[in-house]
Amino acid sequence: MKEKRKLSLAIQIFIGLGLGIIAGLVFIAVGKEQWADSYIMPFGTIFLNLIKFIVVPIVLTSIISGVISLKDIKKVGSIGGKTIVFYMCTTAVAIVIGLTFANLFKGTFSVLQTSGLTYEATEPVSFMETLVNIFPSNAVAPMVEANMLQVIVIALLFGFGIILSGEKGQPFAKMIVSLSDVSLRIMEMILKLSPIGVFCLITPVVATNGPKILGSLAMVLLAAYICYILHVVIVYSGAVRGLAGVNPLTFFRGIAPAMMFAFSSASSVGTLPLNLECSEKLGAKREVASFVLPLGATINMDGTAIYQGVCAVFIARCYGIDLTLSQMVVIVLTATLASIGTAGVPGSGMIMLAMVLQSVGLPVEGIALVAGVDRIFDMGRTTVNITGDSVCSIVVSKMEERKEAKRKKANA
Ligand code: DAS
Repeated sequence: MKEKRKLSLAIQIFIGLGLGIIAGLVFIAVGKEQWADSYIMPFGTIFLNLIKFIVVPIVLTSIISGVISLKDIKKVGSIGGKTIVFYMCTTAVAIVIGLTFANLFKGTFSVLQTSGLTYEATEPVSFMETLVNIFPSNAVAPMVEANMLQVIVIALLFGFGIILSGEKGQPFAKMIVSLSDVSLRIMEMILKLSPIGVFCLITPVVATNGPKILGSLAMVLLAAYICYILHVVIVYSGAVRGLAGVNPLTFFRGIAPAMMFAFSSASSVGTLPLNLECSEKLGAKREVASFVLPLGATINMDGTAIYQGVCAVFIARCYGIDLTLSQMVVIVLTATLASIGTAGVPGSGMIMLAMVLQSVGLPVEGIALVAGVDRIFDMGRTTVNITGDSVCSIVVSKMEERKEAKRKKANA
């Protein structure tokens, strides 16, 4: 029943997208483009404001909760360590693939405009300044200013602080975990407004730019999907063959049902049961998969990282900006760490895109250009996300088997 509701939200979003494109074209036909900006864009801005509002609470509480959950890693020993290293490495590779390909592709991104998109160029910041600016000098200002990298650092420090405080930290930890759940519920309420939000965001963009927007967004979607496929074919095939000795064709045949469900539901969490079943059939040990997959559905988002890299480059281009190398390094850092705070539910990646844009000083309003087709992005990025989780469960299982065999041999 819940999956049915999620799919109906997907259909509503597509209807909002379709009606928005038609409305934008009608405004052009009757020569009233300005009406779209005057009477419809404000409701799109409200939707974006709600997204901007929830970013800091979501990132702060979910990263602290994510770190607290790692305290169990000691119990699962090397499985946890291998899992975290695997997830962070593949996510960093994913974001680099997204940024690299988007920069190759960006000549095809025709610059879109909406009247509300203004941007005061800031002085380019050196890499060392960027590094220093990651560390907060104040506990509250980063939250107020939505300085996302500093918010992430604060979340990591409090998370590890709670772990080190042991039993004493429990009441605070329990409060943070419940705050994280509350923030997630609020985010889901906001995302339920997506059909209306998508309509109110895409209509002014179409009215201002005309039918050419469809070509431009098609190019952005194409760039993202090529990166999704490259990452799955190169990184995941290489990992299952090289690290687990599994034939990639066997792997993809076995994981196909979970990939298809992820594509249709756009929910890693919703795909968990099927992913567990498929991964075990592919050789993942139950005690490994039952830890690695739920953790991955929460903190491993390779597809989302690709989407954020591609959209950050596209949105920067719409403002006439070429991202500097240090800005791209910040995006890699932010998107990799943001994946810890991204929930495995439909649309959560768009929430985190707001954070990535803020981390490099790009206005969050740029989301208006891609929000209309976010669901199409989401279907692909979720499929990549769950595939990466499955690969990790198989690779870590094989590594644990080898370690066990070595230990037995040494004791024999
Ligand atoms: N839909 C999310 C997931 O379930 C991913 C995202 O929105 O980026 O993994």
